[in-house]
Amino acid sequence: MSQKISLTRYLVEQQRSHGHIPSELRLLIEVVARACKGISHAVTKGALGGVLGSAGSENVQGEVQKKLDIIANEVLIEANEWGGHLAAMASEEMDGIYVVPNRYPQGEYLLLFDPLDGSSNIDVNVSIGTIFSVLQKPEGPDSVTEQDFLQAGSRQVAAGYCIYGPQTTLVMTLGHGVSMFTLDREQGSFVLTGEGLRIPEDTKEFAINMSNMRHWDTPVKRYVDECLQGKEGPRGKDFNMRWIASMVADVHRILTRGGIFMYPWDKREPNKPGKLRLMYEANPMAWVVEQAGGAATDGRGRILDIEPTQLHQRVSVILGSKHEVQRVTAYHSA
Ligand code: P6P
Repeated sequence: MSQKISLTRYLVEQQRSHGHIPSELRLLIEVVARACKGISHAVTKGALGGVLGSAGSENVQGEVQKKLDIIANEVLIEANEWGGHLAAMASEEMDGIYVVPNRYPQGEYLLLFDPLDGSSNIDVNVSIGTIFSVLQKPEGPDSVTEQDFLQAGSRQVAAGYCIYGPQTTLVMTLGHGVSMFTLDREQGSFVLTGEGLRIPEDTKEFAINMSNMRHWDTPVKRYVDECLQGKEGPRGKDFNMRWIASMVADVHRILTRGGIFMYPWDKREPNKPGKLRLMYEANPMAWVVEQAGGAATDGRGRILDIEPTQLHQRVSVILGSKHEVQRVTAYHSA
């Protein structure tokens, strides 16, 4: 039987052979992975753990917080605040940044996360996940501020997600391809189950919330309509459609077998560029997708090139199989 390679061993070997990973970053990845194990444990308990349902509060996005949203956020904060590898954290569930308390040493990294993406699926037992992004804290003597987080996605040093589904699977990139680790619950550790993941450049599968069709802009309507025309239409092939309403699950499917995911701007709230958040949803997913040979734009330009102006700013997201993303993006400038 081929030897199981744990996340720890993988990171040590990456650091030893490629120098990819400063030891502080290696520690950060391992702490995030350990936190995801804890979140997976809480998610798996479901009703037995009294963790389902609403927490009776709203987050900065104005969304109702589920109990597990708050639990997952607390797990990530508590796991990461004492290690000395972080200066501060930012989360979908917190209005402002969380600066590492003075009682702990401050590190050189900034951690951003959506602690539990896909919350609407928690109570119906459908896959959800944690999305994380790591930035370098800018040089300088000053204490860390929100402004330090406002860096383009191209400046990420690590990014990925953990999907809590039939398996608990951690997917990440450090800028040298995409690796996948499956949680071995008997050993209690993540085991390498995929390296150098690649997204096929073409696909026959699109993911979008079709109930919003009447609100879409013309380029998106054109693209989806052409897909729906099937082999008799301009695409000359039939398409399949998926929408899990958990970005993590839709992206994981695309990483596994190709596809295109779209959450575009629409007329419902014209002043908002989109629903998804740039810093801790779109940027980490865009980097993972690009590192796997896919593409990720906001319909106009590369998501990773967007210079952020607000911590919780939203963005239109079109990502996945390169040729499909290029087609939708071209329609936006037609
Ligand atoms: P809708 C989950 O709340 C999320 O942020 C993404 O994970 C998901 O792709 C999207 O929103 C689903 O949105 O409008 O289809 O419920």
